[in-house]
Amino acid sequence: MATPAPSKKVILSGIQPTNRLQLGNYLGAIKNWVKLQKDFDCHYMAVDLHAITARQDPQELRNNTYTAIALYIASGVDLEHCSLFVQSHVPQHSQLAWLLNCYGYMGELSRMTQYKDKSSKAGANIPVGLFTYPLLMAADILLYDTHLVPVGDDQKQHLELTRDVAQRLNGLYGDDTFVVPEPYIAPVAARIMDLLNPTTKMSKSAVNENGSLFLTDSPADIEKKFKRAETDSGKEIRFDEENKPGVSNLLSIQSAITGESIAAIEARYVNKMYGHLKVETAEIVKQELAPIQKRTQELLGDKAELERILKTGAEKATAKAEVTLRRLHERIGFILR
Ligand code: ATP
Ligand code: LTN
Repeated sequence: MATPAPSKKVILSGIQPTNRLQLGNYLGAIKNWVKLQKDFDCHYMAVDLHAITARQDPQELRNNTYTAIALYIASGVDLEHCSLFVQSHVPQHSQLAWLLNCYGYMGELSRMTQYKDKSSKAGANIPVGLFTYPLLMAADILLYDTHLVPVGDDQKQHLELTRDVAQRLNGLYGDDTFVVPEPYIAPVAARIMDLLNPTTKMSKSAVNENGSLFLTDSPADIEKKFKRAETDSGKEIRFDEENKPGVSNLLSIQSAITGESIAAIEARYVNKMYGHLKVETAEIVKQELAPIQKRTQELLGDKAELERILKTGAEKATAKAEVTLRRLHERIGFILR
């Protein structure tokens, strides 16, 4: 009889289907998901429950969710190696989130930078969900006994909180209650910056859409956005995040796509001008995105097939999530159904 392969470590990650996905989501998250998928047992989601912490138009939310899933597949997420699903299709995420709400502390949640940022923009009525958001994220991760979570740098603090909550429950109910996860933050492209305001991170929900490069932008828009990208005073093209954030951002984008080192890219731009850097970065991004955009459109043309893929993903995920949830119910002292 063949010896069973040693079980692979578990990876899980997700992106909110708010607005259209942007280059930071691709370089900081999805591209790494694809790199890791052969060596790990991977779970990738569109986190629609997280998305409604800000108001969403129903039709747009649905379209953005289909598009996010299509973009994952078009970027190379392989259904042979990964469970691909929509968060709301697996009710255990909401169920575990409630339980974790009873173990997370007000103090630790108030310290989350993302909460401080987003609540300051929410006006007078801040949804409670924005505050408890990190505990839903912890639920996502802990349900699958996840070892590694590939995310951009902005999510590090949420990962720390997940670890703290997991350790707290392990202290109460036994060390094997939850696997304590680690963040996986790739050294390159951990933080792609806004093209117009390169000291803030690129995001889907930026006030000025010209600062974000959306994955579905046309070639003409990509050229236009890079042409207008904020560069810094001076002429020299070198990586210096503090004094040359705009130039450094373009160098990081090139490096993340081509795999070339920053030093090698800098060497190619000795005695060249910012204009060269902008045009060539636009070209590299266009070439990377063209096949992904084409495949995304094909996938979106067959919703029935996408729904079939999501059904299979949700079934696989539910089976695993239910085991973890029951384990916790039993340890907390609930009567099992
Ligand atoms: P929103 O603007 O709706 O808050 P966002 O663009 O910041 O969204 P998220 O859905 O919060 O995107 O993040 C999805 C994933 O993409 C996370 O792993 C996050 O770390 C990564 N990510 C988001 N923006 C960037 C960025 N600018 N650079 C690198 N990674 C990023
Ligand atoms: N909060 C994350 C999205 C997210 C996530 C997750 C990432 C929700 N659940 C689980 C990794 C693992 C963000 O990127 N804003």
